[in-house]
Amino acid sequence: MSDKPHKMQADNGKDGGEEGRGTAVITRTKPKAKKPSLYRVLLLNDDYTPMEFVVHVLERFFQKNREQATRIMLHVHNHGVGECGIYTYEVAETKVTQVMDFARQNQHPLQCVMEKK
Ligand code: TYC
Repeated sequence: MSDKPHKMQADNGKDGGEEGRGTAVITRTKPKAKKPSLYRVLLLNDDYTPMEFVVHVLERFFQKNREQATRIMLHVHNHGVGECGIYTYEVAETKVTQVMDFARQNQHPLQCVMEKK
């Protein structure tokens, strides 16, 4: 993330100049580090979705290779829930929607959810 100081306009003028009104532009000295909140995207186990379909979902939407995808799928199968990735809010929301739409299109009950870290 950028830690470049950031100009704040205090004079209500255009482009920060003083323009002879005795006002000034102040500069932020401390870098403003706004870390975005992160969200885990999780897959939930069920008794019907084929293992191969879950592996495909992990490859397609979460950029996992076959070995990583198989490991995550088996973790979900054995433990009931497992992490597919960690993303900012909008990206996580998009992944959940993509997985849920894809599962529904293929008539599988696979559930995908997100939770704040
Ligand atoms: N439990 C499923 C089966 O035995 C496989 C599965 C794994 C389903 C992970 C969902 O998120 C899941 N076919």
